Formats: sequence, structure tokens, C-alpha cells
Amino acid sequence: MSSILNNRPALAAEIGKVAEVAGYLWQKGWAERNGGNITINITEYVDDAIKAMPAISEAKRIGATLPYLKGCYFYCKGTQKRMRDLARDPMANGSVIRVLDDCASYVIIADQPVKPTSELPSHLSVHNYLLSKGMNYKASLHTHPIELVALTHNQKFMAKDVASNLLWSMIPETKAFCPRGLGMVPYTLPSSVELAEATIKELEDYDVVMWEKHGVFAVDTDIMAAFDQVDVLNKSALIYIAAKNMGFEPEGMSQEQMREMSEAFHLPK
Ligand code: 2HA
Ligand code: ZN
Repeated sequence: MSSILNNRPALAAEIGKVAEVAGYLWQKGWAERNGGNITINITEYVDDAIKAMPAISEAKRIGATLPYLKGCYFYCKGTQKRMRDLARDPMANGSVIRVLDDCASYVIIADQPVKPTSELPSHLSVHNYLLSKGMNYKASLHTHPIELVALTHNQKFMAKDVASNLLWSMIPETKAFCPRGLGMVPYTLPSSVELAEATIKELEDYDVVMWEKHGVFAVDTDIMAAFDQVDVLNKSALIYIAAKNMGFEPEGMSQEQMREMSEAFHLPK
């Protein structure tokens, strides 16, 4: 069957990573039903033949005007599609879109007219922000990691950097591989422009942001790296819970031990 991925090995490899991560999200229990979404900026893989591809949908409004996205292309998980299905067949459970010259609408160009994720305003606003900052981040991931979401049901952990410090202190790897920590966004209606704006504000300081009582939003250079940041944070939450289940409050690494780590690994803070 004809696919935009045919004879484009670099693009196919990127979409292959999305499928692999979608499988992990399902296996971890982070992607019930149609939960979660993924978008990838694939503009760097776009050749003249892709630029010439006709629209296979009407032009649709994004819900925001995003000047840095003019002429950009994204792979987007489809709305109502399941991660476990996307893992097997990414082009039947997602699609490639082109942002139009008005920077406020898009068309689907391949492979099938699969309508993009309900969180498209958040995802595209975030990509616009990343480009405006000149960042090399191409992937954004939203998922529902059980233990991290559970933490957000206690206001103690919603205070700035409380959860970050706790999770960093559970195992040295977490600070090494999620060096900017975990931002917190108070509960906001899913899919709303307000949620997108609050997320972008937190992304100034963090690569991974919690949406209170909902899920996590992570950005990185590619989807595997975004997944890894969420995975190390959730691993720390599991260690915290394991210690609590053994009947004690875990000690955690000391501030001094974490400072030593940051210096040894040249971490940003
Ligand atoms: O796409 O998780 O927040 C399903 C969701 C929306
Ligand atoms: Zn969600």
C-alpha cells in the first residue's frame, strides 16, 4: 500500500520510534482506551514530493495562531485512537498534517484522513514555543503514568519543586536523566487553550510537566528521549511507594549527595 513512509527510511525510523513508545505506554498501563497523545515535528524529513502532496482533508482550525509553525509538518496520533493499535500500525492510527500559511489551520496530507488528537492545540502551541526558543526538541508526549498522576492528588506535591526533589532523591539516575525536574500545572480542562498556555509557562523551566489529576506532558529531541524522562520519574515514584508500603518514609539521597551528582554530571541545576 502507498505510504508517505515508503522509500523514506529516516522518516520511517522516526515513526517506528513512535510505534515502539506507544507499545511501551500500553504495556505500562499508562494508555487506557484512547488515553494520551504524541506529536512529532517531521519538517526536517520533508522533501519536494511531500510538499507537493495534495490535502486529503478540509482545512481545519487549530484554535490558536502559531507563527513559527508556518509550513511545518507533524505526525499526530489520531483522536479516539488507541496506543496499543498505534504500536502495530502508526499510519492507520495517526496522520501527517501540514500547517497552512495562515499559521492557524492545517490539512491532513497522509496516509489516511485520520483526525489528529484532541490535545492538538496544546501540542502545536508547545511546538511553536520550542521553535521560538530555537530548541532542537521535535517530540511531545502526553500520557497517564499511574504513580505520577497519583502524586498530584495531594496538594503537598503540587507545590513548586516538592515532587521534583522527592523523585530526584530516590535514585541518582532520575536527576541525571531528568535534570530539569518536574513542573506542575493545577487542574485545567483537558484540550483547552488555558491548559496549553499553562503548560508552555512551565516548559520554560522543565521538560516534563504534570497536569494535576490527569497526566504528564513531556518534550525532548525525539519520542524515545521524552518517554525516558517520564519513565525515570515514574520509576522514582514507584520506589517511594515501595518504601511506604514497607512501612517507612524513605530517607532519600541528601541535598549534599544530589549537589555532588549535579557537579559530577554537569547537570543544569
Ligand atoms: O487523547 O489523554 O487528554 C486522550 C487524552 C486527552
Ligand atoms: Zn490525557
